[in-house]
Amino acid sequence: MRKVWEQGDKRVDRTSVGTRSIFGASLRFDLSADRVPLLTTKRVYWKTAAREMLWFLSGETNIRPLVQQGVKIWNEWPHANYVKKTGDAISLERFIERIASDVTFAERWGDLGPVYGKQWVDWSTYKIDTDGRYTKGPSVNQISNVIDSLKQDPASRRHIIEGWNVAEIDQMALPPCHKTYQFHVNGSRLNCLLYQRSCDVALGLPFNLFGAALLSRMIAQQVGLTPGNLVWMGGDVHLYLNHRNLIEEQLSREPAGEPKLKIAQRAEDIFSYRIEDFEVTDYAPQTPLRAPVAV
Ligand code: UFP
Repeated sequence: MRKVWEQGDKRVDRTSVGTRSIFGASLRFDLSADRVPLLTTKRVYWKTAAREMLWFLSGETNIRPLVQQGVKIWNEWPHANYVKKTGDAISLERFIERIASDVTFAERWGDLGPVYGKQWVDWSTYKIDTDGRYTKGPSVNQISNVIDSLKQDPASRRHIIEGWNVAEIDQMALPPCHKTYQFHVNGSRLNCLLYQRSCDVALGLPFNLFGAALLSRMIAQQVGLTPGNLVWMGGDVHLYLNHRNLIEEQLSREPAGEPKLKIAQRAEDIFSYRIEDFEVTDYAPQTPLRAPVAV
């Protein structure tokens, strides 16, 4: 955060909020002995990140199940889309109330398009017939495939979960930021590398790191490996100029403690974990810091 804030170039970005940004950065974390990358200089609502991760794994792309669990992180995008398409200047709160209470409305306006969940577990494929016509092929469950390949061919360099479906990017509310996960087996340890093309260091990164660690831990548990390293690589790594108060406060704080992530039991399969299965201990963060998300 300090590096981006002090050395980043000022850039005008898509949201027109303005950022300071560096291009290309990496972080490395040891996930052994239940260690988890969780900021202590502000409270990170890790359960929100965990609920989001379970939502991805469920293949869902509609915000309704998140709204019903009180998870608000995706609300701004469908709201902005609704206001833009209908001209109805309804408040965000009222919009979300309708998503929660009205199934038909949620189906029409709560979907984010083919974002992470769709690509991870239900990537569409097509076949071209002899007469040149396209027909739908079987969809690909990348999560199941990675679980299988880790078990059957641990030395493989092809354990990849990819969110960047070029053909469907224009239908997504937001093209994937944490777009590629690669797994790597070293002896009995499972390493994970996340490539994130675009990173909001103040609001996105704390969630993305916890999410990647959780995904890696669940997969390790499923395939009978112990957690190894988490390597994070960022493309455009930025801080929004309107996050100044949060950034300056956070940079004035000292990190303290070493939080642990425990998974109470091995779920039947990777798709059957529940939020109750996860517990974070030794976590005594400083107070939460808030800032507006750039949509
Ligand atoms: N962003 C993240 N992590 C996420 C996510 C979004 O940092 O998991 F979904 C931020 C990065 C960027 C914005 O600030 O959201 C996406 O904008 P763009 O598509 O223009 O890169």
